[in-house]
Amino acid sequence: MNKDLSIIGVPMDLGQSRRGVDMGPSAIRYAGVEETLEDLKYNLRDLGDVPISRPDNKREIQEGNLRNLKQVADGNQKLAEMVDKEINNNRFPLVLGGDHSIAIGSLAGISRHYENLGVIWYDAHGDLNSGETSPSGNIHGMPLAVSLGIGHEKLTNILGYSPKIKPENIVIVGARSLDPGEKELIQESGIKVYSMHEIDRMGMTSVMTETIDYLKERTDGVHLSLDLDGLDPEEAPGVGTPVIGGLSYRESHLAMEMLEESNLLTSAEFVEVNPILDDKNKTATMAVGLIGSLFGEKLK
Ligand code: B3U
Ligand code: MN
Ligand code: MN
Repeated sequence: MNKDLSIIGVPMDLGQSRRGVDMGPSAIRYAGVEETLEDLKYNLRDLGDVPISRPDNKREIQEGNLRNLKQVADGNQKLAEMVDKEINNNRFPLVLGGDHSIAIGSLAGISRHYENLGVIWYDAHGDLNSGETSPSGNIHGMPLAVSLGIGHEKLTNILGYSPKIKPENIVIVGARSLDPGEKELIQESGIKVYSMHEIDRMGMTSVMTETIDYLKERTDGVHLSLDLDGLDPEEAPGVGTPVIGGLSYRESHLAMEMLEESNLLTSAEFVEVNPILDDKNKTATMAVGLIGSLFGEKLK
């Protein structure tokens, strides 16, 4: 793994309707992310937080069933530029959210550096909606579709190119809540999905072995986008849209350790930590534990 790491916080809460997820980056910093990575001998730069504008009008649905479209697009544009710059400087971007709409900007900044970027989407949800299929108008349920070039042009065209990724380079892990339009898109596009069904049947070891082998063969860089709601809400309660029956602490650490061993990742983001909904910063602490495993913390 690249030892030069840049942390970028994105206090974005406008991609969904609950307050508090904008404090995610602070909560993760407070839980000791820098100390953990410094102990692992990374050359760390914390670039602070991307400025996010406030909505003019209370969290309104703007054109095309898209809540806070303008502010979400602006924030993602700034994030994309920062991520792009860090990769130009040969640094590994570690992005801390914020709601999952920020993956739009992360992927825009990352993907222009790769011919075939792979994405591991660790999440209870598919985040494959568009304004047409979304039940909520929340852009945090859309970033993967946007990155495939599906959705409003203000979102799909950030940094002036689209699509950012190819469906066959995506692996979703942990899915257990998919809307009808998302299921259709998965069927027709060839996105690989390990839902909780496959994880229970095969075990996390086989799921991650297959994921790593699959992406190693076809991609030239891999981004991990980890939504804390992929984990079970008993273990990670501080998320806006908890879904029961999720991935355990143990499965998730194993997945991170296997990714570290694979040396496949070129960027990562941890999103949807909401300290207001949390129990004594448990979810942010979970995120820092997972980051530790992902970057090489070992028991022996
Ligand atoms: N699929 C639903 C719910 C949702 C998506 N992502 C999260 N929740 N975190 C939607 O609103 O698009
Ligand atoms: Mn998500
Ligand atoms: Mn989710």
